[in-house]
Amino acid sequence: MTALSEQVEGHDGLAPLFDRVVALLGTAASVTVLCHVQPDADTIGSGLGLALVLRRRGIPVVVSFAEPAEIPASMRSLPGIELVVPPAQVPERTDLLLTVDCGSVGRLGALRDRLAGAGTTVVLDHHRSNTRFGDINLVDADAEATASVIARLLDAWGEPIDRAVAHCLFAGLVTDTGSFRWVRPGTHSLAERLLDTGIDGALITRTLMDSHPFAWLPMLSRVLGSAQLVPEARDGAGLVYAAVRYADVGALRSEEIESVVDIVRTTTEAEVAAVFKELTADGHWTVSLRSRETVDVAEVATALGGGGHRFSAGYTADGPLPDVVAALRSALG
Ligand SMILES: [Mn+2]
Repeated sequence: MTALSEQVEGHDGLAPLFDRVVALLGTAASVTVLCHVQPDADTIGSGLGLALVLRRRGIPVVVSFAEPAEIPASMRSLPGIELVVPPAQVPERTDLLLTVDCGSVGRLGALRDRLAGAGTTVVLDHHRSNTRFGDINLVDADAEATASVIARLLDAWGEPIDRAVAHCLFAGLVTDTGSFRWVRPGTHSLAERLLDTGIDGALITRTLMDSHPFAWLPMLSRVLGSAQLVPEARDGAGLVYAAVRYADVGALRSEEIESVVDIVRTTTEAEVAAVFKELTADGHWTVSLRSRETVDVAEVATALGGGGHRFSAGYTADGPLPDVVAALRSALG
């Protein structure tokens, strides 16, 4: 990559793209906002934050995601949640389709078919592995969350961030930064700005990140008890992994399942952490990858059909667990 294209692609070279998206938002007759499957608080918070502003401006807008059928319980108190409609209620045709936090078209699930009926598709994201499947791709790989991209977009648009919008954007910011562990210059300034609207940051964080039913504890005990350390993986950098079996999932929510990797990844003997999640009974696995410093897990995940960020990525796989583990070890090199 040349210095010039780096400059254009980098964080500060995106201003013309923000202006183009603002022009589209200002003239759209109808908007569909699509979040990714198995939604997290960044995709829902970003989608709702943007949708609240569109509604405020009198622009018809719906928000949706393909699966699962229910909104994750921890996100149901987000302002504007009533704007989320089931996939069947997403119009076939729309003037402007916005995807939020979706690194590839596959992350839209069954709703990918709505791309064909959109006048213009805009991809709003921060995944470095983004495949740029929109007509306009506003991808800031330096942004800590898609919520940060939305905040900058609203600033470019001249639309104020009120308390409800701030609540939604804070939800994305606090979760994607791991409660402000993974930050950069500007992260805390944005957080301060959002908190200054009067939102209860502690309550939002506790609701999204620190609230689990008791059944979470025995599940953790079983899953962590199965963890394996592979010190020789990746030329001695080390891999630690654990598997959440379908039988372990029970009635637990995605919030409990997704929390496992945050414990596994703390293992000091391993540069890379993986959690294999068997969310259905048929040997279909969703895999979360994390790394500390040296391994780009977005590259590893992309090689296995997924994507993500340098230190946090994921993919899906099918087959018996030993085969799925062997495929990861092979991809790690
Ligand atoms: Mn995100």
